[in-house]
Amino acid sequence: MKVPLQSQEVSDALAQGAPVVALESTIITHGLPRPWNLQLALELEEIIREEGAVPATIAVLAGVPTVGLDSHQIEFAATGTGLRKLGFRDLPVAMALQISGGTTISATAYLAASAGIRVFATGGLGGVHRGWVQAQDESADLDMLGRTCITVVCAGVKSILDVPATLERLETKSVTVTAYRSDTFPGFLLHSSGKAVDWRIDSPEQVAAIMRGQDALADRTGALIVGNPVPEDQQLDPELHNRVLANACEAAEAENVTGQAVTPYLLGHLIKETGDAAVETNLAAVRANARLAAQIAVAFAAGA
Ligand code: PSU
Ligand code: MN
Repeated sequence: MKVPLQSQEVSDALAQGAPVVALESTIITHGLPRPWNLQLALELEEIIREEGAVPATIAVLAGVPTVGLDSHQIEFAATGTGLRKLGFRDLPVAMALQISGGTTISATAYLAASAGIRVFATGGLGGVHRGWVQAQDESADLDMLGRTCITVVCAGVKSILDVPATLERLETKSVTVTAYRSDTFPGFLLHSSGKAVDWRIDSPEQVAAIMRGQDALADRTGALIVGNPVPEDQQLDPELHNRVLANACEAAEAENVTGQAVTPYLLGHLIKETGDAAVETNLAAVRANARLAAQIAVAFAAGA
């Protein structure tokens, strides 16, 4: 794509080589209930600024892919009616029909990279769903990350998914997977997924150095995933998590929920059935990811 529409602040920062962090918006439009969604979206921008980087929340507004929403536009994304969930493949339709929507990781990674942004913070990655053999439900996030050179700070793969299968698919797609200050890959709402990770990283500077290594291989590299675990004292109680999730999966099947609706349905069910504990953990995870992403962007800009 030729460069998408950018706010003045984002385009100035990029022109100066200053640190910028991209943020997705499906978490605002579909991932979190109101009013948490708006509070979080604004808070993430503040956290990124505190660390010395410029936030760039990305969404499609009346058909225009926009990088760097202002606070009114963020409010519209959080409170407007009829906003769609837009993966990469939905972008041309939204543009043609002048639709507004939240961009998923696949669409956000593409738009961020097109704008020249190198670091991106989110909650949990999409991936291979449980029951994949039958439904073949695999998030487009994975394919896009296989062909986009961007650093994604996340709390792991959404625990509603088949985490081991998703990690295998990331290997197939040559996506570099690391864990931050941990020997296991994080488990989204849980501190650990229980799966060992090949690469443990201990500082933002190390991540920045890996990004420079990617630049040396630029014609072929995909994404760099930095799995940032929620602290153990903020994780969802694993027993509660597993029990509620099993119910959610059964309910989704009984109600015949398919396609794009699956992820918001399962996350919504988790939130409803855990008395908001899942929301608190989700918020804690995304806040910590925004902070670490900003530190990484600052370290990368400093060494460039
Ligand atoms: N992380 C969260 N909450 C979310 C998502 C991620 O903590 O709602 C969103 C992301 O936008 C991700 C999308 O790209 O869910 C994946 O949806 P699907 O499985 O339909 O590809
Ligand atoms: Mn899907």
